[in-house]
Amino acid sequence: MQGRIVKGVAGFYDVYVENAGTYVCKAKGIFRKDNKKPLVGDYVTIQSLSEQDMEGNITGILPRQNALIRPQVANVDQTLLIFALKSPLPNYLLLDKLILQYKQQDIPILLCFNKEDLVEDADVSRVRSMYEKCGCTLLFTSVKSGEGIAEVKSLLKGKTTTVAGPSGVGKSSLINCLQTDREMETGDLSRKVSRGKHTTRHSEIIPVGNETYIMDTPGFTSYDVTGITCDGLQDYYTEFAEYADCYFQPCSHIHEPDCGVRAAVDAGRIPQERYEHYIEIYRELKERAKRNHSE
Ligand SMILES: Nc1nc2c(ncn2[C@@H]2O[C@H](COP(=O)(O)OP(=O)(O)OP(=O)(O)O)[C@@H](O)[C@H]2O)c(=O)[nH]1
Ligand SMILES: [Mg+2]
Ligand SMILES: [Zn+2]
Repeated sequence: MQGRIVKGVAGFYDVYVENAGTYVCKAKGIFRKDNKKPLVGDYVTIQSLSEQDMEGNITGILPRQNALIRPQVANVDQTLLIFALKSPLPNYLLLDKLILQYKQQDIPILLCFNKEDLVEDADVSRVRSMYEKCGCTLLFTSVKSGEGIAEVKSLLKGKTTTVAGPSGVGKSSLINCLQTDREMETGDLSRKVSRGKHTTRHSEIIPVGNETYIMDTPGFTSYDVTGITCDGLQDYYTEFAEYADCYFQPCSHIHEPDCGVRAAVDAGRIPQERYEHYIEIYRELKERAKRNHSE
C-alpha cells in the first residue's frame, strides 16, 4: 500500500492511505535498509500488520521532491513563512536567513506578517518597503480581524504548504481559521511562563480540502544557513541585481570602492536592514568556512 506520513511522534508515524484511512506505523525496516529518517510529508509504502487496529510497517520511502531542514518536512510546494508584526516582534536576521535557505532550495515563499491588528499603518508600510523586492509573495494578515485570510486561502489552493516561523506568531491560529476539521492547539502568550515555550511540538499535515494540504510545525528561534557560500550569497538578494554595476567585478558590496549596491543603500533604494543583515550573514558564512577549513 502507498500512503503519506501526516504525523510522526516518538518513532510512530501516522500514514494516511486514501480510501483506507490512517495507519499507525513503525519504520524499523527503513532505518536498517537506507538509514533514512522518514519525514512528515513523505510518500511511503507500508505493509499492513493489522487491519483491525490499523497498524502497519513502513517499508520504503518514495523519492522526495524536496526536504526542508527547518521545519523538517518533505515534499512541499511552497512555504508560508510567518512572522508577527508585534508580540513577538520580528527577528529580521532570522527572517532573512530563512528566506535565503528556502530560495537556495527553490521553494517558493509566501511571506506573511501576522497580527496586523496590533500595529499602526505606518509600521505595516515600513515592513512592506523592507520586503517588497525580496522575491517573496508578501502578505499581511490578522487572524483576529480576518484581514488577509482569504488571500492566504486562495494562494494555498491545490498545494502542499508548510508553515514556518518563530513560536507565538500565530501559525496554528491561522491554520485553525483555514479549515474546521482539526482544531490545533494555540498558546496564549501571557500564559507562556518561560521564554521559548512552544505550543506546537510536532509537525503535522492538515487537509484543507480540494487537494490542499497545510503542515503545522513547531516554531524555532535561530537558524544557520547551509549550502550557500559567502561569495554566492548576493545572488539570493533580488533587490541588489539592478544596482550591481560595481567598479570591481566580482564585488562583495561590502568594502570595495565605487560599489553600486552600497550607493543604492545610501540613496535609500535598497532597504538598510536587508543590507546590514547581508553583511552579517556574509561574515558568518566566511567565519564558518574558515573554521571548517582549519579543522
Ligand atoms: N492580536 C492577535 N493575536 C493573534 C493573532 N494570531 C494569533 N494570535 C495569538 O497569538 C498567540 C500564539 O498563537 P499560536 O497560533 O499558538 O502561535 P504558533 O505560531 O502556532 O506558536 P508555536 O506553536 O509555539 O510555534 C495566541 O494567543 C493567539 O491567539 C492575530 O492576528 N492577532
Ligand atoms: Mg503552533
Ligand atoms: Zn558592489
